[in-house]
Order: sequence, then C-alpha cells, then structure tokens
Amino acid sequence: MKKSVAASEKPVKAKEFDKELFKRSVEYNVRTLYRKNLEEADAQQIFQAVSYAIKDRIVENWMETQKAYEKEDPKMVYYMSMEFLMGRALGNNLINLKAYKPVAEALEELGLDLNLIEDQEPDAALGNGGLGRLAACFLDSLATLGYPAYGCGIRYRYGMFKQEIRDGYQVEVPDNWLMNGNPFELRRPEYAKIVKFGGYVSVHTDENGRNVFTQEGYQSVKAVPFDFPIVGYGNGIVNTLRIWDAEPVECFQLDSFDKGDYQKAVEQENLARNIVEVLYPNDNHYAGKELRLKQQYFFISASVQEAVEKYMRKHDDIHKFYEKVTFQLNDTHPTVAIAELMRVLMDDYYLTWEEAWEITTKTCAYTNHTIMAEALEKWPIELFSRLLPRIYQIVEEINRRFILDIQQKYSNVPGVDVQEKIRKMAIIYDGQVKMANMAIVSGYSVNGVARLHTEILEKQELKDFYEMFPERFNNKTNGITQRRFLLHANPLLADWVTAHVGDDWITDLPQISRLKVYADDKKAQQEFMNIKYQNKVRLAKYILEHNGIEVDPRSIFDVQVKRLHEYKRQLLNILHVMHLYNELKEHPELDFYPRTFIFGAKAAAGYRNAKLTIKLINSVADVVNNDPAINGKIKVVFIENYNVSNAEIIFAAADVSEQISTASKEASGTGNMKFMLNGALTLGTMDGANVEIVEEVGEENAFIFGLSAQEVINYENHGGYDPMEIFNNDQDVRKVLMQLINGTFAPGDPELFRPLYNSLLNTQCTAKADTYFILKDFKSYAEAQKRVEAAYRDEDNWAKSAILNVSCSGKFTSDRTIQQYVDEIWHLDKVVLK
Ligand code: C3B
Repeated sequence: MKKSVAASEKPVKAKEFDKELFKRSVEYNVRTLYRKNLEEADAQQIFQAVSYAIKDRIVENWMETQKAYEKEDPKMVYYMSMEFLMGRALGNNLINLKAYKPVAEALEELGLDLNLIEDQEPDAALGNGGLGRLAACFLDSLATLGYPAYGCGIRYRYGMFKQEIRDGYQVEVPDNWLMNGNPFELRRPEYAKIVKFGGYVSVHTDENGRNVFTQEGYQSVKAVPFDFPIVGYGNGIVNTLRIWDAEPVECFQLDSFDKGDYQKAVEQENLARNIVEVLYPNDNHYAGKELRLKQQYFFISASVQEAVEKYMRKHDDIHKFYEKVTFQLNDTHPTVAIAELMRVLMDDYYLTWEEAWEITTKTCAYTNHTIMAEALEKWPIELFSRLLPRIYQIVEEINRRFILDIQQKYSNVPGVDVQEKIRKMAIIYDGQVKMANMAIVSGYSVNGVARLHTEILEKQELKDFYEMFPERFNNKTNGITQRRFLLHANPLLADWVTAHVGDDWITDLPQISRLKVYADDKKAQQEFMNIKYQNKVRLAKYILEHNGIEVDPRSIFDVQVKRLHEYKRQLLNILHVMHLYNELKEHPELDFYPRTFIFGAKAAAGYRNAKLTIKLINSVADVVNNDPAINGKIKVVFIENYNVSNAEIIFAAADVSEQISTASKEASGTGNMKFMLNGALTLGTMDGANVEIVEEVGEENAFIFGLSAQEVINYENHGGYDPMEIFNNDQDVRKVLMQLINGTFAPGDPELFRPLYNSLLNTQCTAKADTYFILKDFKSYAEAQKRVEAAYRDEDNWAKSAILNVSCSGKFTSDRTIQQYVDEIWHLDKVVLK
C-alpha cells in the first residue's frame, strides 16, 4: 500500500506523442500478434496492432489514475446500467488522448489510413438507444471532468443486433462483436464474485439471539469482470467501465457428483452460458422475461459486492459507506441494487434493518427515463420470489414498512383515500413487484431527464410520490459529449469552430457561443454551408456504397434517426412524404425544393407496427425514387443498421433534424442535441429537450408544430379526439391513408399496410385509434415542412440559423449534466493528476 502512494506522487508527465516509437510499436505488435510484417497484415490485424499500441499508453494513465484514487480516497459514483452504447473506442481514445492527428500522420507515413483502420472496429453496441448512449456520454464527461466513477454493466456476448434490410424488411442478424477479440478490454479474474439464484431461505437464531437468513439449495454463477478504460480528455484521467461476464462456478463440481447432483451442475453451467448471452433489444418497452431479471440481479449483485468490498479494503466502519459511495440507477433496470445492498449489509455485515436502511437510502439515487407505461418494469411475485428468494423477503419488508408510512401520513388527512394511495404507491401490489416504486421509496434522489419530463413526473405520473417526498425530486436535462459528436464526428466543422473561437469549447462547450458574432457574417455563412456540403457529400457516398441510392448533396437533407417507436412517429414523417409525392404528381409544375428524406432506425424484434413502418418507408422509397415523373425531387433513403458510428457521419450532414414525437412522450431525446451541435435546424414538437433547445436558440431558428404536452394529456385523460373526423374532412390525409390499403406502395399485396391504417383509424371500434395523435398533428406538421422549404431557399438566412444552432448548443453538453449531478446529487470531489 505504501508503495502505491509513493508511486502516485510521481507527477504525470505531459508526454509528447513520439511518432517513431508509435510506429515501431505498431510494427512490433503486428509481428508478435500475427507473425507478420506490416505489408502482410490485413486491415483487421492492423487495427488490432494500432489499438494495442494505444492501449499501452492508456494503461500508464489508467494506473496513475487508480493510484491517485487509492491515495486520495475520494467518493465514487457507480453508474449502474444494463446498457452502455459505447460505439467504437479507437478514434475516441485518440481524440481524448489528444493524439488523433499525430497518429493519423504516423500511420500515413506507414502508408496506412486511420479512417479505414477505424472502420475495422466493431461498435460496442451494448445498448439499445438513448438510455445506453447517455450512459456512454456520461462516462466520457466524468473522466474529462476528473470525477472518480465506475460504470457497471454486462459484457453481453451479443450486443444490439445488426439490421439488414431484405426486400424492404428488417432482418435481425447477431452481432458477434467479440469475434476478433477486443483489444481495449482487460479481464480481471481476481475480482470475480459469486451470484446466487433460486433455492430457499432458511432462518435460524445465532448465539446473540439474532435471526440469520441463509439462502440454500441455490444455483450459482461466477461473475468475472472485464475492465474498459474510459479516457478523459487531455487530463491523464482514466476511469473504468466494469462489465461482467458469467462463468460456471466450477465445471461439474466433484461434490455434485458425490451427491449425485449431476443435474444441478449441468444447470449451473447452462445458467452461466445463457445469462450474458444477449442484450434484450427493446427500447422503452419491457418484455418481462425471466432471463432479463436474472441479468439484472447478476450484474447488480456482483457490482454491489465489489463496491462494498472495495470500501471495506480501506475503511472499517461500514456505517459510513454512503460517504464514499453512491449508486446511480439508470432507469429501473438496476433497481434490485437497493435490496441487494440491504442484503449484503444485513446478512454479511450483520447490521440491523434500521442501520442498513439508513445506509441504503443515502446511497441510492434513481433516474427516470420514460413515462411510457409499457416501459415501467413490474415483475410477477411468483417469478421474482422464486428467482431471488432472499431479495424478495427484503422487498416485502421495505413494502410493509412503506405502507405503514403511508397510513401514518395520510390516515388522518381529510379527503385523502388511503387505500387509493396504497394502490398507486405500494411496491408490491396486484401480484407484482413494481420497480419504479421501490426506486423512489428507497433512494435519496429521483430525477427526470429534461425540464418538461420532470414536470410531468411531478404533476402527473409520480404525483403521489412527489407529494410525499418533494425534496427527492429534481431535474437533470440530458447532454451529449461534444468530443465524440463534434470533434471526432465532424472534423471540418470542429476545425472551423476552433479557427473562429479557439478550442476551449472542447472541454467548455458554452464557449461555443462566441460563434454568434459570425452568424450574420457572409463569409462565415458561406464557409459553414460549404462544410455542410462536404459532409453531405461524405454521407451521399456512404449511402451510395451501402444502399446503392444516389442522392443529391444539394438537396435538403432531412433526417430522422432514432429507434423505431410509434411514439417517435416515423409514420407521421413517411405519411407526409407520401403526401408530398402526391402533390408533385398532381402538380408537376410545382416549384419544389429537392429534398432527401433520410431514415435510420432499428425496431425491436417483436414489434409488429414498428417493423411494418420500416417496410413502408422502404416501399415508399422504391416507388418515389424510381418515378421519373417527379424528376428526382424527392428521394427517400433508409440507412441500414443505424448505429453510433454511422450516426457520426449522419449528424454532420443533416440540414433538418426531425424530432417529432407525440408531445409528452419523449422524455428528453439526445439525438436532437447532436443535430443542433452540428448545425441542423430542429423540426419538432414541444417535447422533451426540444423545449429547452428552442429556448436556447430561439423559435425563429427552429420549426415547431403540433399539440402541446398538456393538450395531449388532456385528450388522454378526458377523450374528445376522433381521428375519423380528420379522415373524413382532410382530403390530403384521406388520400395517403387510402394509399396504405390500395396497393399504391405494395402493388402485389394491397393489404400489407392495413395494420398501420388500422392503428390510425378506429374502424372496428375495438381498439383505441391513433394513440399518438399522428392525424391530429398532420396538418400542422405539413405546414411546418412548408416553412422549412421556404427557409432553405434563403440560403444566407438558413446559414445564419444553422450557425446560431451551433453557437447556442452550449447547454447540451453532458459535461454540464454531469456537473449538475455532482453538485446536486452525488457531491463528488474532482481529482487532479499532477
Ligand atoms: C430514452 C428516452 O426515450 C429518451 O427520451 C431519453 O433521451 C433517453 O432515454 C436518455 O435519457 N429511453 C431509452 O432509451 N430506453 C428506455 N428504456 C427508457 C428511455
């Protein structure tokens, strides 16, 4: 221990990048890894060799950082998340090491192209969408700001599926991202943990008269961590993303044979094999599968055990655990951490319930990411108690005590129906364990992810909880890392910004507001539009290579990329494209500014309407793109396999950012921020963080339409919306809807899109129709689109608005979000390396 303190006192040298040394190490790596020289190695081998050379540099900083943490013993945040959508590591690591340009040059001297090498790396797609990518941005900001942090998650063997489009349909292909090995990760078997499932709990009284609970007859799995370095920007800090792999405890334990329990040994082996096999590909929707609950408990139990053990290695009083550790629960998925921490404190450290509860409630904080009812996790008691018998006991006790609190607080309050309160707030009710309720009751903070979202939580969705615990509620508007989404994704614009206002924006994004003075400058406007054009050429090339579609970079690039979900309303977008197509066909003389509608979206594998919407987009594309009558004025492109790496190319090339969710449904959105940072104008509803984006940039530099969140909520609560009325009165709407069922876009199968038609019109009066108010917002959307077109014709003014979008994006850095989490929730201290 002394030794490590002394070592961390050595100042970290601001190492100059040594090109020759780097080149030699790449050559050396190719030789030792593959017994080849550079000329013989293939692209993947070179990627590996380069990555190992970079990892060598990272490891030094990593050790220094961990030594400094060891010495200074700062409070740590454990960001617990089922998802980390990291994307590629090599380019980002080079950016954050400030070594991107010198490495590119060194490689060029070896006859190698860094861009092509980067393309060899598979995305680490351990996440679905917004929630997982937010976690990745947060890790980047934590390291850059110098805050001690661990990401805790699962090392899925298969991440988010690869999407192929065949005959216009989405086909899911397994993502074998570890196939060639992962050069940046480090296996840490010395930190392995045992996680127990099933069996039963026996109780006996020990010599001190205390009840001792023991789980027996269980199956167990060994959790083995893999560590990923998270490199801070230019500060020498390297934090850790720790993701857990599962292994059988011991293959076919001898004592199992002795007891004749061969079956159990086989089961343990299978459990280990299955548990981390694959990420559930649902976004904003929970599937309620047993294996998913196993995944949750698996990584949580391992992470909580490790956090407690790590703390106890340096401290002797477990009662002060929360002074050094805080757990941020990324949505309800890791909520079982609450009961697991209680279990460890009571069963392993012999604390009383009250002692354990005080520590737990001061340690755990919860982020809510959605109000979509189908995303709120509820587990059947039968499943939960069978899989996690001891944990279930603890949840029951938390619930019992909480219900007593409700009764105590409200029994004598006139006009309050206590049973109703219990019905809404109990953790266990109606045969189910409600994870959000547990997270709110058992933690010290509950936050939403944009101002509007937090307001809706407080006033609507979580109203009763807000009334009971107002001090726990707070807002943390999401953010994104400008290092990946501008500096790496859009080098042309990044250099241009730096040339005008210096490079402080890289770690202090609000500095980018100094660009405002150039918004009216004709030269700056031209330069900006020229950069946008070049980025559009880059995307056009990607589209030609990947989709075989030719698009005109002079057309307006109108982009909607995000997960496919009915509330995100890709259907509204494509229906409007159909409408424009109709207009052009009817009025060929129409003065129409050419537009390229770009979509990218994965649909959950079992989500019928979402998958059908993908087919519709592709079918419309087939017809529109090949109709000579419209002279190429509209192009529709569906980009296959939208992911973090192609997103970087897409954001940089966008003119229009489609953020058209039904108001109140998109908790925040983060793609909206990436577009803004890259100078696209928002076409959106007043939903999620759009509200704050418009507040920053001004409504005149965006295109806002549609129902407000309050209007949507009013319709939902009181009725009064009939889509049929719109269908009957609006001929444009009627026409596109009829085209869904008359074979215009599915000549061989006119019935193909009937489920989408039915979802909009309640023809059978059975199900609710147009739940997401697509028809209601159609007209106002079409008008907003007209405003987009008119605005784009005035190129100078468009450039001005685009530059203003870039310069007003300062608020939306995840550095700001993390600083707010630190100041208002976590209370961490910065660690500065000398
Ligand atoms: C998403 C929300 O849908 C987005 O509005 C939000 O910006 C991000 O989280 C990040 O906060 N979300 C998600 O991707 N998956 C969920 N299960 C719930 C919310």
